[in-house]
Amino acid sequence: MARHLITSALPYINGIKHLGNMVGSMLPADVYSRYLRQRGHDVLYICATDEHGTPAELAAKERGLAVDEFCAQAHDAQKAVYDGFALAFDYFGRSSSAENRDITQHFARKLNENGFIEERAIRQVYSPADGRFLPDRYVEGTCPHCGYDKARGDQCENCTRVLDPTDLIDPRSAISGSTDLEVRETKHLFLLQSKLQHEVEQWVARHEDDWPQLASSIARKWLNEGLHDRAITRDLDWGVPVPADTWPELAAEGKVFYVWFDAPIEYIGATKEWADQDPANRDWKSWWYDVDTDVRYTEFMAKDNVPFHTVMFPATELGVREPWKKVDFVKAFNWLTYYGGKFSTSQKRGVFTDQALDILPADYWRYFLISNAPESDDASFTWEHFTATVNKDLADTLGNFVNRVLSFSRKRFGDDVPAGGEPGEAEAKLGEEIARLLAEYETQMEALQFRKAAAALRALWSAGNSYLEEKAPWLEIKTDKDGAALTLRTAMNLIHLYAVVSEPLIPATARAMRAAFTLADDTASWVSADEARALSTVPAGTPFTVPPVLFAKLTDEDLETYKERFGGEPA
Ligand code: B3M
Ligand code: ZN
Repeated sequence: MARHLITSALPYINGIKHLGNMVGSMLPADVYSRYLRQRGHDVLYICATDEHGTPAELAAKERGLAVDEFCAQAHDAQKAVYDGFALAFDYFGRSSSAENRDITQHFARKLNENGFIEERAIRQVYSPADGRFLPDRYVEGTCPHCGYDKARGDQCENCTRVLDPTDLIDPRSAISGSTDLEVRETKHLFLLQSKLQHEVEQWVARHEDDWPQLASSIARKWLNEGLHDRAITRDLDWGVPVPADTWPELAAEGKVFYVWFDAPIEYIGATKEWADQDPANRDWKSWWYDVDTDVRYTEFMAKDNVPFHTVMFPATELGVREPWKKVDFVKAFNWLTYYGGKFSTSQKRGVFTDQALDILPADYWRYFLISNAPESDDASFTWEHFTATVNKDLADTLGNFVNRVLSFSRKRFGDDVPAGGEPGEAEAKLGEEIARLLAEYETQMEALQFRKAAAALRALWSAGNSYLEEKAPWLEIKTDKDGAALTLRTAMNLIHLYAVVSEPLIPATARAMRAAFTLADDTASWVSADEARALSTVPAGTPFTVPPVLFAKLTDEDLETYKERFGGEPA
């Protein structure tokens, strides 16, 4: 049985992420990891903060912090939110780690040895007042196209045109504001991706049939446009330094690698961080090196990250000429929109992950987001849809079922699962239905079809409701006490089954449901088809408690409050 290596795109360090980021990478990766672990697979789920680059420097500057200090704080702040969402990473690392520095430098040396890196002189803006070269986005000025006076050297935010810093009218340094700028010649390292085009093409051709259409079509598009040689160094204070043993001159000038060069390598770097912090984890390399088919590697990301993962990072890995593990399956997501528009940090539209947890516990969000994952198309978040889903699926279909069954049984039969009655036709029919839906749920999870998996889970919950409505134990008890006991006992077995199989989506609720029963030996991590058919894991006589309401119903007032606070209008 192959081991599963799972990574989700590394959240950038400059701020807390919104719900769209969460559903497009970390959350589905967590759901999938949890599912596979429950099924007995050996899983390693790795993620990290992506900490280098200009936006990190700028965010630190805005807060008046040194960039390393800013990143340390921002990492902890993001980690706290992910803990709140119950994301069960095996390790959540930092791309600024010593491990990533070492591996990134190693990759660069190897690429150089193999003839895939070249030093080239380019002309770049230099600011004597700042004593440094300015990255494109550190040069500000007036856009030659639209006249916007805060255009950046890489792009005008107002008219979205891509710019070169030398296009700007009245350019100035974004750091000091100095207008005393010169263009000087400076050397940078270029990754000769054009030389790797053919190999990448062959590699993609061998894999794309297994990838979802969204991922393979994006990879194809980039390959068809041709791979260009890219500058992989920058003039920044913050980043993985160019190694002095190989490029003494560039190292002395303080050049660092471009953030997109070291970020994917951090998947490996973070695995080494994981190993370095616990002696039990020493075999980090066995997940990454010379493990062609022993490890199945699945990556999760939003569609804008696909080119980097299907083309650029594989090109780097191929050019290193060492057997580093490459991705097997790329799970890419479209956008989650907020009322059809963009989630926007600057305009404060949409819901950020920390705010979400202020309002309601993680399971509400986890379930909603996974049921509406933007898989085949963009999906829209609206408070109306969110509250309706919570009320119908979580509060009514699942929560109410659990509470109703357990409270009624306690009232009529006391604190133990009631004895009496023999399973009949209704139970046989129910068992078949549950086994069928469970198989459907497993199939969709294994296919990484999250919406469909959530639909199958919801159908499992609904099947319990239909059974209960049909048997109506609150009527049955008046004429057939044993029959009512059988119905309730069967329903309690459903609750236990829900506890086991709902865990990937709603782990805290799953724990509460499971804890309701005091079983002598409750170590089962999954339910077999036979167990699903028999529904007898929880025998008569098992003590149980009634958990507090699992999901609160959201009222019209709640809805109005949310909309007011977050702006709930079409874009
Ligand atoms: N940090 C995603 C982003 O900020 C980027 C992903 C890196 S994955 C190696 O959009
Ligand atoms: Zn413009």
